[in-house]
Amino acid sequence: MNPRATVFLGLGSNLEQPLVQLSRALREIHEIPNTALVRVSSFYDTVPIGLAEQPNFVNAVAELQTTLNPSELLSHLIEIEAAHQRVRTVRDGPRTLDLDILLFDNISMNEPMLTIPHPRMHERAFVLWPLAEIAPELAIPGRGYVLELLVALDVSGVRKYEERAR
Ligand code: PH2
Ligand code: MG
Ligand code: MG
Repeated sequence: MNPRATVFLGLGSNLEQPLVQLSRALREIHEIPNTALVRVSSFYDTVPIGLAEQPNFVNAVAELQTTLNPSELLSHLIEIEAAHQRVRTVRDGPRTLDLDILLFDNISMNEPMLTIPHPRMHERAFVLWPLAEIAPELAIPGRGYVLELLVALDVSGVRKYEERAR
């Protein structure tokens, strides 16, 4: 068995009742073997980045502890995305569920299927704001501290939901 790693995941949805998609995804993440769901941020309503003509997203971040390795964890996440009828069409386009490994301990890796840290997380308020809520002191290897990166960004497109649907 691998040593236990701390992982941060990004969750996103902008199709088919995004709040319901995210709540269900969290229950499914909870069921991943050899993995514990430690903390979940609030849910955030966020203006789409990349492709503008699509519905707003709901985004959140979760902290896990796992003894899976990154590719094992990724396979479980892809399985959960598939169970949500995730269809891959255009890049940055609308989706029922997106589960991204943001950070995996202090691992840096760059493979066709998986780049860690997530290559764009440090410039995305829809990631950094929820991340700052559950781990403000966290550093992104090669990029800096979450809170310092966040204050440099325009957060006008990000709004926190006060009540989380469960
Ligand atoms: N995900 C993308 C592209 N653009 N915009 C928002 N607001 N939230 C997302 O999760 C998101 C995005 C690609 O994964
Ligand atoms: Mg993504
Ligand atoms: Mg993804």
